[in-house]
Amino acid sequence: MSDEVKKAQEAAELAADGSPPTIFDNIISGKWDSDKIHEDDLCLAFRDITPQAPVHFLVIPKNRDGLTQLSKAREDQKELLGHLMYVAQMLGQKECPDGFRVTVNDGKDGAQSVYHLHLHVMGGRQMAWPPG
Ligand code: DGP
Repeated sequence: MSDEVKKAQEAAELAADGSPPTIFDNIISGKWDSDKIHEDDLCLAFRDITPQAPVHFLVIPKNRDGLTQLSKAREDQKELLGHLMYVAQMLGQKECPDGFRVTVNDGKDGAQSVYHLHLHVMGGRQMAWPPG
């Protein structure tokens, strides 16, 4: 089992126990440094600490508000979800004019390790398909 999958399985167990705060809260509050590339009223984008491609950043809502993972989205959050997608493509186009990939890992089998919704945007190289 890879480290990433192990981390995801442990995180799923923790999240099942009431969704505690995550490291992204420290990034949002500024307590922890991050390489931010975008910030607005609703979201933040910053470079992933373990990049899987030459360009790899995350787009997250500033207010998690129950959005621990995509599958917890409520109907009243549709506009926020659209905003996250819009920002992902806006920054993706800027950094990766030849194309990019947007990924959301959801839950244990989706290999999610941080329970604060985030869109991965990756590019700067030819991506392969299917993903692992
Ligand atoms: P996921 O496995 O989909 O839940 O992705 C979580 C991502 O978060 C993973 O690619 C690594 C990234 N990450 C974890 N901790 C930090 C951190 O402290 N800073 C930054 N910039 N990224 C982090």
